[in-house]
Amino acid sequence: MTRPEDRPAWHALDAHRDAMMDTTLSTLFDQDPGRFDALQGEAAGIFIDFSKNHLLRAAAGAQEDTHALLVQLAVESDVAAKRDAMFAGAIVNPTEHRPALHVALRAPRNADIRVDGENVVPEVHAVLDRVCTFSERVREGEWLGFTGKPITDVVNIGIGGSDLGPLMATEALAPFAHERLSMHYVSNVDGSHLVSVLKRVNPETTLFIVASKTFTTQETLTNARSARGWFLESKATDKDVARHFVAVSTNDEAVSEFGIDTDNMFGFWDWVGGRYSLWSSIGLSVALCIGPERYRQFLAGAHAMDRHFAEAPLESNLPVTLALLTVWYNNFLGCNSHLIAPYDQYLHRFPAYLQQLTMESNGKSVHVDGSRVDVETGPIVWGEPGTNGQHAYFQLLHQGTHVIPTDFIVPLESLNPLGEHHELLLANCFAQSEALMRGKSGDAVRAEMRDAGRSDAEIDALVGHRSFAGDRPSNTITVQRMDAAALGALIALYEHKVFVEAAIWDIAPFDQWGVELGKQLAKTVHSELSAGKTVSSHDASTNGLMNRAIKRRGLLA
Ligand code: G6Q
Repeated sequence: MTRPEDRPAWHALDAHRDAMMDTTLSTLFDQDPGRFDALQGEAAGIFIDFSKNHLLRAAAGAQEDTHALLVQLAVESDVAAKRDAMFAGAIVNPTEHRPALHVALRAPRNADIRVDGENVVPEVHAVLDRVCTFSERVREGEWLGFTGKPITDVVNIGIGGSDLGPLMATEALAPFAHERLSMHYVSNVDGSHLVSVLKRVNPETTLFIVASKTFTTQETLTNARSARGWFLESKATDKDVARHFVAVSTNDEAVSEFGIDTDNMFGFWDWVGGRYSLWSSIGLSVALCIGPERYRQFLAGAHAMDRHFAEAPLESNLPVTLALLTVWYNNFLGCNSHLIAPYDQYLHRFPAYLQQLTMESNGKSVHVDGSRVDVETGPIVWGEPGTNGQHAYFQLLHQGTHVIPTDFIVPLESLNPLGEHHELLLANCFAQSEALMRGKSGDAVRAEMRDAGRSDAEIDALVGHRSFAGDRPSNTITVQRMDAAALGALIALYEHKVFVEAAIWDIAPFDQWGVELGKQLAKTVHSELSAGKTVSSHDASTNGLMNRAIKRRGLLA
């Protein structure tokens, strides 16, 4: 195995970074009128302006072309072969001995994608058809609750990949939601989450979706049991559970053990990773919310991005470009944090979704062969919708000591046109990326203050505080409207970006042993907390905390 830092392109980028350190983004724009046209791309309805990044252009007179050097790194890292292996159903999740075939979930009916020699697409479409038929029945008011009333509320009980994706997508596509159906998501084992939802719904008209790939996740099963208990406290009886509880899982046995008829179960497969499962029947709540037709458009949008990723040359491949920029900042320019700033209120859960996608996939410290990684891997991803962020954490972006590459995401048209709201939203988005890039020099501050009649002493005292270094990079991603197809393409763009980063770092993006650890640890502590005895088997801090909780909760036997 060649370690990433031993690749010739890595060395070339190291040297290139040293040579370009003094070039600012403003200078690059001032010297190169063709920069915006050259450093942009469009595919599957997604347009990306990546010109406000620290990239030198050979075509604009630079000795070396940063993007070309980065593409060379992708070539040397076998990105294309690794991508093709993923699409072909190879074992790209080696520690769990599985393919990762979320692309098969959004492939058209006539596609042929094989796992162990068998085309999985017909089975994928059979489940998708069931999801669509069921959704239609609920939406049309044909699927009735135990007292004969149509369903009005859907509660998805799941966590992590079985929650964040559907929750994010139903929020993002809220303008297309069915009028009668209210969607609710319960994930936290904190009883307050479930209780607060149950206070708002009626057992006669509520459908629960228990969404769990493994159907063994403690939080989800605990919430599902309590929801069933609440349901049975009404006039409902055991036989009514079938009309009000459906399951989404790969584990038939555990589903029937829980008491859900497997006729009311929507399956998927172990080659679908949790954080990639939105496209499987885990998306049932999304289909219920926006309807089968739009749900299929959502899948088609993702498929369009899949085709672009699979077919476009590396140098004009959008997921590859975004990944290379992250590698550039993360590994060469010392920026280990990445901000996602959607200028779209409906995308308010998108940063949280991408946080899981990125940090669970690429939060790794060993290479695929198990040897220790010596370069930085996945960055810290975070975010909140703009413009709200501008009134809060953007201060650090403008004047803090950390440089944080940012993805601005904005639809050009609003789904809720209202006066000049959308122009103002766009103006804020574009103005922020410009200000981050341009900054404001001390001279400009001095001139401004002098014009305002401020004294020299005042100016000297304030000039440092009121100056902005600028030179802060960003991408701006636009779509025409954030409809189902655009959202599908946007999510797929980031999924593939994360995959390319992992290919370059030579890490395994499709496992999550750290998350598995959390699932195991809580089990032991839980059994000790409920045993009613003083605990002494842990470190002093953990013993102390547990004993305090046992005592203060009156659990000592
Ligand atoms: C995703 C993760 C994790 C998982 C949850 C829920 O990639 O593995 O977030 O989705 O732990 O797991 P279940 O769906 O099995 O309940």
